[in-house]
Amino acid sequence: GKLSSDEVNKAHLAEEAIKKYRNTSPTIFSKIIDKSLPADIIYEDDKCLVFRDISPQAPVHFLVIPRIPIPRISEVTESDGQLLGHLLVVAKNTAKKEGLVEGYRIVINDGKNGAQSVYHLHIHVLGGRQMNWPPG
Ligand code: IU
Repeated sequence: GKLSSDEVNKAHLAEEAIKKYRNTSPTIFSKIIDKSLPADIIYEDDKCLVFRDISPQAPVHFLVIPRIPIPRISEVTESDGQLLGHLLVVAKNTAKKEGLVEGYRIVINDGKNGAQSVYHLHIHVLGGRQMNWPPG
């Protein structure tokens, strides 16, 4: 059938984002995406992947990552908005599937002061215990 203008717009944004990040250096997460490194993947679709953190900081700790290698949240622009929204919806859906009915924490670390260690954008979801504030 014919694509709606919304579908055309979505496809255009996806194309822009892929072009924008095509020169980004691969990280260990690229190997998880291409399955050359095993990970405990709990959800995946055409835009993202969710897997358990190898060093969990809570009873439930998983990461939501885009398939395209966006290095960090401070580099995103408007054309990434649709994808970022999708990652958050997937984070919420996965938290529900993981049984986090009493709440959870969503974190994105950026750069040195944010204590980012892997430069492929990822959303941390932590739950299954009482989280504290302020974070360390
Ligand atoms: P950060 O936000 O960049 O600091 O978080 C990176 C996370 O990726 C951290 O919690 C690691 O335990 C996690 N991780 C992983 O799950 N698998 C890996 O192979 C590597 C890091 I390297």
